[in-house]
This record gives sequence, C-alpha cells and structure tokens, in this order.
Amino acid sequence: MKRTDGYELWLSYSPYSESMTKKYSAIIKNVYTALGSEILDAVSDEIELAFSSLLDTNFLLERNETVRFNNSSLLIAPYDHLDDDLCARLPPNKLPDGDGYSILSIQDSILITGLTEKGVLYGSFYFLRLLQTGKSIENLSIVSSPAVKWRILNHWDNLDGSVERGYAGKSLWKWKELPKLIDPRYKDYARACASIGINGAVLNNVNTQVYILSQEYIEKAAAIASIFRHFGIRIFLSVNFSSPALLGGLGTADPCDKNVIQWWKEKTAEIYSVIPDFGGFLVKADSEGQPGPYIYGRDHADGSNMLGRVLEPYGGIVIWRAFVYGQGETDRAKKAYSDFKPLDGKFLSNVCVQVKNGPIDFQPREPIHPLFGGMDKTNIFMELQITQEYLGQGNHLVFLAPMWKEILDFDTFANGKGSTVGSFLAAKADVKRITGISGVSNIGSDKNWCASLFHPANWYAFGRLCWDNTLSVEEIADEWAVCTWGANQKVLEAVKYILMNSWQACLDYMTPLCLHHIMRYNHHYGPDPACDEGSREDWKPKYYHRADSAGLGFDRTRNGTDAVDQYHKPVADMFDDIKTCPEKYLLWFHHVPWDYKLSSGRSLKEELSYVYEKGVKEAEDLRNKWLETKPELDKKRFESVLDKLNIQYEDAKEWRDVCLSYFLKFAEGEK
Ligand code: GCW
Repeated sequence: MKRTDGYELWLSYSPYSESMTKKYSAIIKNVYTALGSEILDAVSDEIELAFSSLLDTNFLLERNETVRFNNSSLLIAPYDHLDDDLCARLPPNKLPDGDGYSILSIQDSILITGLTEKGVLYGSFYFLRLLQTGKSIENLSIVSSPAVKWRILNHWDNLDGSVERGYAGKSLWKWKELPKLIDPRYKDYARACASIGINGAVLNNVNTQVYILSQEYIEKAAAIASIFRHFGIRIFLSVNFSSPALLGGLGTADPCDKNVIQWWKEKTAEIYSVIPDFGGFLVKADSEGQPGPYIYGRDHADGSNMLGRVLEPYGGIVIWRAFVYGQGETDRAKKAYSDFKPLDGKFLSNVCVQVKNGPIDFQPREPIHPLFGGMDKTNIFMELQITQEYLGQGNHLVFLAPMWKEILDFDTFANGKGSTVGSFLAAKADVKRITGISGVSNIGSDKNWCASLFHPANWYAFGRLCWDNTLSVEEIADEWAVCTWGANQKVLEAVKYILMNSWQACLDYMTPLCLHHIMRYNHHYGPDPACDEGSREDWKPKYYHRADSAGLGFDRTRNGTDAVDQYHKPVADMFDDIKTCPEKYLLWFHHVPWDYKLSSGRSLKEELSYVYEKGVKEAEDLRNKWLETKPELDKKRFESVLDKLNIQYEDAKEWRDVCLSYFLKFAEGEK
C-alpha cells in the first residue's frame, strides 16, 4: 500500500503501468554501481529503493571500485570509475560539464556517468524520473548540466522552531535535539532536494538570532551538514552583521576594524573545522532593522568584501541581499538599484548580491528587478519566494512555475535583444561569474512537508527551473503530477488543470493589472486596500495603489518617480508609454484614468470589475475540476485538496468584494 499522506513527495516510485514495468525489467537485469564515497552509496541505496517497486524482477546490484561493461545492465559511475574498455565504448563528445550528467545507451545497457559524483547523483535521479513517468529508456543519449552553479533553498527558520512566513508547521530542524538526535527527515529532505538538483541550504532565517554562530549551534549545524553531504548539499548560515559586537563582545562590528576582522576569521575557522564543505554566509544587512555596514559609515561593498576575504581561503561565498529600502528614496521600488548600481565592479569575486525577482517584495506579479542586467560586473543571484507569503499562503493552490518562467524569459536588453533574465543568470559561457538562484522555502514539519499535497509542486518546480530554465511549465507540471499522483489519467488531468491555471486565477482575484501590496497589514493574507496601519508609508496599500478620483495605479513613469529609467532603454521606453506598457504591468507603472480604454475595449473601471469577477470564476473552476477526481482517489487525499480549494474560492470572493467596493468608490467620485 502506497502512503497517501504526501510524505514521499515526488519520490513514491509508483510503477507507471504494468506494461512499462515489464519493459524496464527486461532491459535492466543487473545494476553495477561505483563504490567509494558517501554520495555514491546514497545513489546505490536510492536505486535499490526505487527498483524494488519500479521493476518486477529480482535484479543483481553490485558495487565495485571500478565499473566495467556488462550486458543488460544499468552502469552507474563517475567517469574516473569507469574501466578503460567502458570509456572506449563511450560515444564522442558525450560528457557533461561541471556537475552535469550523461545517460547513454551502450549496446543493450545504459550508463549514467558524469565528471563528478554529484553529476552521477543528479543523473540517477533523472533516470528514475524517466521510469516514474513511463518514458522509453531505449536509445538514450542525454547530456545535461545545471544552468546555474548554486541552487539554494533559503529557510527562514528561527532557532525557536518557528518559521517566518512558514505555513507548513514548525521548522524541520530540531535544534534542541541536535547534534545528538538526527531526525530521519533530514535525510528525506536532502534526497528530495538532490532529486531536483538543489545543492545548497541556508538553515536559518535572514532575520537572525546571533547565537547561530555560537559553538553550540555550529556543532548542531555540523550534524545536519553531515547528512546533507551524502546528497551533495552544502549548508550556509544567515549571519547577523553585528555578531562581533553582539556575540563576540567587541565594542563594534565595523568591517574595517582589525579586531572585528580577526573575530570573523576565527569564527570562520571554527566553522570550517567542523563543516569542511561549509558554503558560506547569507547576510541581510541594513534592511528592516537588521544591522549592516551603514551603521559605521561603510557601504555594502565594504561589508560584504570583508566577509568575502575571510571566506575566500576556504572556498566559501558571501550571499549579500539587496532587499533594502528606507530613507532617501521617493519610491521604494527604486531603492535597491540606487544603492547597489553604483557599487558594480567593487564586489570581490566570491561575493554574490542576491536580488529578489521584483523591485518590491514577492507580489503575485512584479516586473523584473532592474538589477538583473543592471550590474554586469557583479555576481548576481536571484531570490524567488517558494513560500506563498502574498499568494494565499498555505491555503491557496497556486503553481508558481508560470510566474518564474515569465521572470526568467523577460528580455532585459542589457546586451541587446535576447538578453533574458534566465540567460543572464545562467551565463554558462562565463566561467568567471558565480551564478545562483535561491528560493525561500515552503517546507516545514507538516507530514506533507509544505501545507498541502499541492504545495510541494513549487519546491519541485524551483529545483527543475534552476537546473534548466528552458523547461516549459507544462513539462514540469507533467513530471510532478505523474511522480506525485501516479498515472491515473482523470486525476492527472485535474492536477494539471490546477497547476496550469492557478497563477492566472490568483492574479485575477487578487491583483488585476499589477495592483500590488494591497494585502492585510503584517500577515499579508487577504485583501485590505484601505489599510492605514503600519509605521511606514511604504508598508501601506495606499502607497502602492494610489487610488483617487482621477484614477488608479502608481506613476513610475518619467512624469512620476521615473523608476522606468532604471531599466535599459528599450524596456524603459516600453514601460514609460501607457500605449506600449504591457497591460499585465499597467498599474505598476501608470496612474491610469478610470475611463481609460484598455485593449479589451473596456474602461479601467469596467476592466477591474471584469477581471475580479473572472478570477472568482477561475477559482471556482479549479475546485470544480477537482470534484471530478472523487471516484478516482482515496477520500483522504481528495478531501484534503478540496478543503483548500474551497477556502481559495471563498477567499477569491472576498478579494473581489472588498477590492471592488473600495476602488469603485473612487471611480464613482465618492472620495
Ligand atoms: O517583506 C518581507 C517579509 C519578511 C522578510 C523580508 C525579507 C525575512 O514580509 O518576513 O523577512 O521580506 O525578505 O527580508
């Protein structure tokens, strides 16, 4: 009996069909894997586990130092573990770069190889996915390498077990029990991450507790690292920039002070002595109350480079966030660019600036952040949010892959046409740059990991898109759906319908035409365009929607805050002109008169009503589609998803009613 609680995620290894199982079993009679390391052992274990349900015959699994050719076999080993005869049988030019993999048919056998053990790990999981999704495993000639070097989950987990913006229970990390007790979930988490190519995990919240750097916590983190290492995952820690003062007892944390530098050197040496493959530090500095170099009259380059120098001898990196806003800027959307752009070229080669996908804060839709394509002499990481802080949290089923594709496919024109964000982040040819994408995790202690049986789709899509941003949304949806839900066509049809249509529904019932930040104060769930709470103007919905009797939307054109000119010229011109600004971004860039006619022929006022109504209908359709799975599914899974979709539908109506009654008053000249 397969589990139905979602714990196995997309790794339940349910056979696709009897006929495919027969075919696979006829091809794979023996499995030969390389011995030699923790990663290779993890690969063998995974293959054994998977084949016990994906094949219907007994197979031989042999682990050897060197792998040689055998008929009717699956051969799994890094290139330097293949014997000479097997190397000679490899077709020419079929080795991947870096941590990539090759999956090649050689006569009646299949070889999974790569230059590194990690490559073999990723290739093995890819191969298992072929079997889970019922694909042919004949005539294979697959070569694949990751688009970006670092594919990292950022956990906003606090050391007391709570999770900032977490909707799936408590933190996975049981700090109180560590390092003595190792929860088996650490391994299952790492398996799931490795299966989609994730190679880094920041364990703790960017809003830090300083004692993460105490000896006690470093040892706890080391215990987690010792599990993750088997799956090619390196750990990172978020650190408080003022740690030398707050934890070390120094009178300052000035990055130019020699005692401060010495403190960081010693702390870093202490970390590497127990975590030799430690990834590095993530820092939220001078942002939302977190201390940073500004306190000492230094800038982001001074602060991050100091840490970069300290980590450099160990091969560690600094990930320095660009999520800053505050004094001295008329438009919050402009602040990060204004602060960071002048520093381009000043950051050390192991310092990476991590930029949220959009200029504000993980809204249902944002135009891209102008720092993508805006800083070409700096390592830039993109930060996506997998946890749905502003998109219905653990209650709304919203598949984020379409949003992320829109972001990755956006053409910045940084080097002329075709300079997409995805190609900028990947920059495969540019070996000097460190590239990366981080995702704020949606994972917690809930049995199903992510708040519902659907939410793991976003964890999955994140990993897959980091590896290969040319994958289509459909491909990712297909893979996740079959691996998670099995091959029942009716169920698959409903699952895919929800995946493919849910983001559009969410946009329509929450933030049509790129309205943004109109959620309730602080917890960000539900609509509250009238909200006046908060100590800062740029935390209030009114700051963003700017509704008045003349119209709606934030004027970021050259007549307004001129945020448009932070983009490259053709893009800036396109956004600036209301006629060429894509309607999906309209209210982000323009204060639009209520009677302005949109491409639909409707006025803004009419369009707003139309889209909110459409969103409600779309949410209802998601639910109705799911009802069709009732005869096909167990009660538990059917009902758990239905419960969420019912909430989503009710919430969609609330969004429509609250927003329309508020905005239309302005349109009707009442305020
Ligand atoms: O907008 C905010 C979130 C905070 C988060 C912050 C950030 C970790 O609401 O919860 O803090 O973004 O990204 O630093």
